[in-house]
Amino acid sequence: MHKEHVYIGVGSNLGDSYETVREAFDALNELPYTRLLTSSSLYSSKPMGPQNQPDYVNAVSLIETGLEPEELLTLLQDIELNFGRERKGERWGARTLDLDILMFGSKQISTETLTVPHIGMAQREFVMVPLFEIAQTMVMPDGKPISQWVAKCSLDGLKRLRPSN
Ligand code: A4P
Ligand code: MG
Repeated sequence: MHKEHVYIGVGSNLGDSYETVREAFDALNELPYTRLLTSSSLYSSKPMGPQNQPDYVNAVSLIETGLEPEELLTLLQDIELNFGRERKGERWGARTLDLDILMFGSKQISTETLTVPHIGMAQREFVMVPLFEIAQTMVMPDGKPISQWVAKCSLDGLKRLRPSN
């Protein structure tokens, strides 16, 4: 079966976010035709968007999967629901778990339900810094090395969390 390398952005700011993000790594590894290759450290970050919500815990995982992009998206949304995610319709509002497909091999996807690479990831330090940690030599879709992108990120409010065990 043909397999692709896929980077997943993981975020949480409700409940025990640290534990949720770690459990989300396990859930990714349990997806069909998929295994978890590596995950970044966990980071605490100030909310982007409405400020009247708790800080986030963010991380990035790399998986290898035989799933098609749309299949993967559906299964990621199932995981979000299993972690108690409620979709309230508020843009950028608080959530127990958010799983975004950042990059899917070298695919460029633009459909009603899926935009890959993920829109706006380059401006989000809580995506780029953990991504850089696990993909230091990555070349971005514009042909530039990831290090150049990270250098432009504001690191304000981003803190690497120490592993609990
Ligand atoms: N969708 C399109 N492309 C993708 C993709 N590449 N991966 C569609 C995943 N989903 C994708 O997402 C809305 C729709 O996006 C989905 O139905 C899917 O078809 P959602 O998860 O239901 O809603 P959302 O996450 O609230 O919307 P949005 O606009 O994707 O929010 P973001 O961009 O995920 O931002 N601050 C910090 N510090 N850390 C965070 O992680 N996250 C957000 C949410 C806001 N502020 C944050 C953080
Ligand atoms: Mg999302």
